[in-house]
Amino acid sequence: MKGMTTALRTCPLCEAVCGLTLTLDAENLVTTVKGDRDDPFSKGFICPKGASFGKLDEDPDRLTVPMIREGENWREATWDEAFARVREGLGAVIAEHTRKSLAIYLGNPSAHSVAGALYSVPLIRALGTRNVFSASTADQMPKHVSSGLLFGDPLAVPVPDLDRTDYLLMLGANPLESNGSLCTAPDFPGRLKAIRKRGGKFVVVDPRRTRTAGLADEHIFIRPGSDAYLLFAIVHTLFAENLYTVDVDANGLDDIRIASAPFGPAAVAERTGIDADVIVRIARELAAAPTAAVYGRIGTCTAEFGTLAQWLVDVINVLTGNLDSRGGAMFANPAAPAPKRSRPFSVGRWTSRVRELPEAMGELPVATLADEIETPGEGQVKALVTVAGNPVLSAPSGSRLDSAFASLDFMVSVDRYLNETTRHADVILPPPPSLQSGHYDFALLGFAVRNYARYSPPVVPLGDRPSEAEILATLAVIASGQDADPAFLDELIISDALRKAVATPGLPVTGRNPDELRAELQGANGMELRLDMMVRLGPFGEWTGHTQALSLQKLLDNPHGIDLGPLEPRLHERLITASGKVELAPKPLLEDVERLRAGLAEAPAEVVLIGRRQLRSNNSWMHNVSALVGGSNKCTLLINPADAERLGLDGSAIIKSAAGELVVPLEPTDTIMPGVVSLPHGWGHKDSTQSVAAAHAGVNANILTDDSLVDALSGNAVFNGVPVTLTPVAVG
Ligand SMILES: Nc1nc2c(c(=O)[nH]1)N[C@H]1C(S)=C(S)[C@@H](COP(=O)(O)OP(=O)(O)OC[C@H]3O[C@@H](n4cnc5c(=O)[nH]c(N)nc54)[C@H](O)[C@@H]3O)O[C@H]1N2
Ligand SMILES: Nc1nc2c(c(=O)[nH]1)N[C@H]1C(S)=C(S)[C@@H](COP(=O)(O)OP(=O)(O)OC[C@H]3O[C@@H](n4cnc5c(=O)[nH]c(N)nc54)[C@H](O)[C@@H]3O)O[C@H]1N2
Ligand code: SF4
Ligand SMILES: [Mo]
Repeated sequence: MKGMTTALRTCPLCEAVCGLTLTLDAENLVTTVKGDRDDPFSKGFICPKGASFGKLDEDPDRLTVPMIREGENWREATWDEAFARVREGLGAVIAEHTRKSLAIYLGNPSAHSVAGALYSVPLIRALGTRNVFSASTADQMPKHVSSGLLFGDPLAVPVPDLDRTDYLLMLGANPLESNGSLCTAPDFPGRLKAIRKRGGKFVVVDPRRTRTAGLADEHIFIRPGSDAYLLFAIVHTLFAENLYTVDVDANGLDDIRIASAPFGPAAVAERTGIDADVIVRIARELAAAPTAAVYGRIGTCTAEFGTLAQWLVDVINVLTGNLDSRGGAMFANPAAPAPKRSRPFSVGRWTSRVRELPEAMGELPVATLADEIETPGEGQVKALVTVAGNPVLSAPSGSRLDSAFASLDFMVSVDRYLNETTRHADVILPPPPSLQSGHYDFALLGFAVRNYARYSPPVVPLGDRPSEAEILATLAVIASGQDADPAFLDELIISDALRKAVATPGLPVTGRNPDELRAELQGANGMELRLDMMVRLGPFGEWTGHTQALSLQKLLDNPHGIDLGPLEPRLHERLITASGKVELAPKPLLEDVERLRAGLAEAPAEVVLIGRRQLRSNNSWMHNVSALVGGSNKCTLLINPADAERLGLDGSAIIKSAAGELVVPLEPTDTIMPGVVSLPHGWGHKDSTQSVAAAHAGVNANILTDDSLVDALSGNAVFNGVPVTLTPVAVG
């Protein structure tokens, strides 16, 4: 049609990184969204969220200009004015309370954006504070801690080799709704179906018979929070029946055997709700399968023994001979990798001020952010920067954070919306729509089930407003107290990286002149120059002599993306432990086993709460598009009909935890196991200025979750297995 153009984009909305083909009209409004059939990774797959890409970009409630709050009122502001207000606000807090009183919270979309990937670290450094919080400690931090201790690198997260495995044991994940996490795999559903089609087996462990479980050969109900027990019992069985084969260089095999002794299948049966003979059978099947992978995700992370569970997942992958081998659990080889660590990971290098919770990867647990704001004393948080986060709805004890944020001296938020969290800010700086932003999945391609690269340049010019990368770079410059051009930051980072690369022995660029290399770089802005540098230096890069010869230009010449082949064994490249071996039984993990053992004897609560994800939601921020709300996308409490009857509940109920209380509509279903109820998070839009979201408000599940509970090793929030009581709503 006349005036229509086509644009190719990577969908930035979840971890599946699908290619999209968009049609735009003469005003650059999106008229159709389809899956990009020529994308070698996603091959045309698309979900309802991807199909709403245009609606999300064009949402009339999305902020387009900076907002400044004056008391209760908001007004639009120019970028200069907004940044000046930030300079003033942060400056005043630093002058009065020092940098120790600054804090930052980075939310989930910053793991997807170029801005988050490339500019968060400079911003954190510029703030000069240890009060660094992110959604990672409400999510996958246990996996990072486990990988850090096992392999030396917290980012060395093995992913199931989905397309080649003969046996997949999946715990606490529901990729039919989530489309996958820490396992980047477009068309996850199709890849799961293919396992069975090629004669393999797929087993799901979940307190709920999810849509994913519906696709599996076998679904096993498990008591929430007890995955570490099940996994230990599998380890126990592998030893007891002499079914293990370790074919990577590893320390600590005997320690694991000894540690697993108390956790025999019969000993854990009651705690897990799984019969001992089922556990033994699963262990035997894992050992007997030609190739197998164990994959545990959010249900196993946001739990009391989150890090132990993540550890045991990979212990089983090692004991069954499946770590780093085809069809097992393997490491991706991203085309634009993060710089290699020089020292092995350790956890708890410092602790939080109030509760003395451990640092992990330079972050403190979000479960203690409210403590840090509320508790007086030196280092009390007085100013907060939030980037792409909505912790009032996403962090535990959400209502406590809500009032804590109201008490801050200064807050600035980089966000698309005025919402439950950003309403407390003094200044909101909106990122441009996705169509005006470049996109490359720096973080997610490090967990991909196939090596792949794709860059989407902006489709619509930015005009005279900053990109999100420039917003963060400007905040970094302001926070550091300087007055430089933010582009200077990119040049500094590039020259630093090039100088390091030429000084590293054994690289094809070793000994070259960094200025010459800099002159070869191309790109329309600092972000593109950095991408060009990273892919050129990366394993498939032009500067490393690989036949793919990747560069920004090559990415631009291949807008559907570039397939870089199946995963290859590369443990030797990823390992950076002091011993040079896999550390199967690191001390901090072994020490935490005592806590697990003590828990074995504890009587479980009568009813516990878990979460769930919904296909057409994304945490808290996609409820303002009509096509995505309503129907099955509702905020209801799933409850087993037998529980509803026993407790005399009908219609709705009062649900109470140690942290709070809500009234929730009930959705009785036998797909959830007795004694377990499920409420999705991200709802509860009561104070929202987003009209559609406000009309589908729901309730905030994180009023019930309790920030006093954390996974001891990683400080991660506990969302699953929260004890609750249910009572009828009084009539009258
Ligand atoms: N009870 C319970 N709570 C949970 C979970 C659970 O399973 N159960 N899951 C947890 C998990 S895994 C996560 S990751 C967290 C998520 O926690 P958060 O990241 O804090 O929450 P989101 O809802 O993802 O918030 C995203 C924010 O970013 C804004 N945004 C969207 N796109 C962009 C962008 O491109 N740039 C910028 N600057 N802003 C943008 C949105 O408007 C929104 O305000 O929630 C956690 N909370
Ligand atoms: N549509 C949609 N997609 C999303 C998101 C979204 O909000 N909506 N969020 C994105 C984010 S931030 C993330 S981190 C990923 C997460 O992706 P997934 O890890 O796939 O997350 P969920 O779909 O919540 O699946 C978790 C499953 O764990 C189960 N579970 C709960 N407690 C336990 C337990 O103790 N043990 C076991 N074995 N299972 C348990 C739940 O019943 C649920 O089925 O999804 C991403 N994709
Ligand atoms: S699965 Fe994820 S990446 Fe793919 S279209 Fe849907 S939201 Fe986008
Ligand atoms: Mo997440």
